[in-house]
Amino acid sequence: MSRKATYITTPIYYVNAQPHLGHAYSTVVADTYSRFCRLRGDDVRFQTGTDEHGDKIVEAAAKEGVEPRRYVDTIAALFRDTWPLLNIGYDRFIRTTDEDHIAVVRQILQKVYDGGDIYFSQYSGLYCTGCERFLIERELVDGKCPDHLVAPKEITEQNYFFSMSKYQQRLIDHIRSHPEFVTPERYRNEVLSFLSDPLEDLCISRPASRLNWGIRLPFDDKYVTYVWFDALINYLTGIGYPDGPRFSHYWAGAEHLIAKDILKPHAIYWPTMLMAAGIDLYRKLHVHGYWNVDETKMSKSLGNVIRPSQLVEDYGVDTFRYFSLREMSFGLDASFSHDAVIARNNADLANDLGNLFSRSLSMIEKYCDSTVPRPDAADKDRELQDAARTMCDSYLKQMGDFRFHLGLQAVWEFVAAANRYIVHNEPWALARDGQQQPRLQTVLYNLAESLRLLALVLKPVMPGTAEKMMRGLGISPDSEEMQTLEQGGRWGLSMPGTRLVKIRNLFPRIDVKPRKEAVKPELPQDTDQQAGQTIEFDQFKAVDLRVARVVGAERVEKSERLLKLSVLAPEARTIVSGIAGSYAPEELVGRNVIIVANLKPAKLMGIVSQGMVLTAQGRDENGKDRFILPAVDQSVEPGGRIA
Ligand code: ME8
Repeated sequence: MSRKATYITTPIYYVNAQPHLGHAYSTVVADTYSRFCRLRGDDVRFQTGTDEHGDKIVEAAAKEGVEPRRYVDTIAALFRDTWPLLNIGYDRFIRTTDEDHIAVVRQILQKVYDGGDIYFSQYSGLYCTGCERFLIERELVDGKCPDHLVAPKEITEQNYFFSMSKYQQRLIDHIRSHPEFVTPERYRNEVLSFLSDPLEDLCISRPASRLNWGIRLPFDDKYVTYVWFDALINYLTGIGYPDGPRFSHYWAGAEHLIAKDILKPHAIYWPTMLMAAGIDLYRKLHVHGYWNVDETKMSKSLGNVIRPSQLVEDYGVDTFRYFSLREMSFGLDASFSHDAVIARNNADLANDLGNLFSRSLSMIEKYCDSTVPRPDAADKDRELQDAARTMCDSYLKQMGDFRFHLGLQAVWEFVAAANRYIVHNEPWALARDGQQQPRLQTVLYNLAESLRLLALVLKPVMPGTAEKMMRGLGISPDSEEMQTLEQGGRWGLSMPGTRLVKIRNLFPRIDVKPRKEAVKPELPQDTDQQAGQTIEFDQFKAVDLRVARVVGAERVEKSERLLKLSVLAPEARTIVSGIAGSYAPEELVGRNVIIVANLKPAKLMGIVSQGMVLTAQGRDENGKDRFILPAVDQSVEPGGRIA
């Protein structure tokens, strides 16, 4: 059976600015989708690139005092060098200054011209000599060009026009009969509403006497092509239009990805251009919203432009990829903040996924000599297997429909199910009980298998992390069962006997500065209370008791008594606790404990402890003293006050 061909494209970015968060988002989405489609079994091609002609670029080059050619080479290289930092694996990086592109643009112009859909006519507009372009009324401030502070001249210029209006009804019919042509639906409605008014024809040339940085019209070399008529055609050039084998293979599967700012050129100019050139329309247009920064528009003048290279340096590539896909509901605007990235990293990645991985692997290491154990064939644990199937089904649907945040939500529901599975089954208790060896093996096998499935579905989103997980599980990333969901999406493919490989933390926690707390009154010196003595209510109120979630636990070197705990309360803290004789580190991770949060920090074995864990004194089964942690329901969020 032949595989479905999918061709995903990003906008080609103007080289008048350096890559920023918005460009990075579109390109990460396209990369993730292309990897997802491969996982689904499609034959995929992925293209990105740069848009290098037109007024804007000439202006930007002039500002830098260099020739356009040198300028575009420099900035295009900046884009090209940024994408590997984000683990973007495109098949072609296209530039509108590429020779093959120039040839295809000229070919299409000629075809449309020969078909009678390009005509010569007069154009009147407000021309600013300083800007060397026509301005529209909206751009003027008090009737003047805001940059040059002069009133633009009314100019009548002869130009070439594309008969776009001729295709209006055909386009409306196509959108109506193909509900998925423009998605999400809000943008489809926006396009239909725009098309409810008569469409004007499109001016597609600029006199070369005024702008010569462009592609000459094949039928009149005194003119260059308008930048949009040039840029949109990149989608055809990149797959070898008109007669390359890739064109016939991939074009029917073309899916364009853009943000809402360029909806009109993609949903109106482009399909009508294709109609006029006698080429089938693309399959889908996916439109996303805008990233704002701390609730304000990202802009150079506000100094809040977020650079992808900085994000990777600060947080790591996979944290950024995960964050951007999880945080933005595709189609709506989203707000970027450093706190939000850190919160996602610490909660979803370091805590939920990272701990599941390290806890499971360290238990297999400890109890099964670092090899995947053989499960008991009769012992099925249906609930976990059902949760895995539900995750795969939902993931496939949501990711395929560009609802990445919901796809990831489904994955994290399974992560939570696997973490609960550890808490319910208490492998450490099974290990203590000699009778329970078969059950222990089944539980640990199921955890390894859950992690294998997670690595598989996370491949498109966090390719580096998924590979690390596979290596940790002793699976080669090239192995057959890790290539597609069809091959690897079934339960039970982990091989007993596979040796694990030691992997460091998947996601280090990122420290947040503790939020400023209201100053709490100190307990008076003379109230070091003995049991039975009374205290004032105010004294009790001064003790800040909180629920903390343990997210990391390890033995303190050279101490039999102490454990170093990393907790969220909700901010990250380190607490040293004398419970090593009563609890193994892996029993604690993921568990809620009660802490005294405003105890003066104290140094224990060289580690600063920021609080104290409360325990009850009890006895173990042999009658020996044991500290027991009071149970706090897992539904209480870290930081919940005890009152
Ligand atoms: O329009 N949030 O190029 P461009 C999200 N060359 N995405 C954003 C964004 C933001 N704040 N800012 C930019 C052009 N983007 C043309 C395209 S295609 C044939 C020609 C992303 O450099 C988003 O994908 O202005 C948007 O559509 C694109 O960058 C615009 O890039």
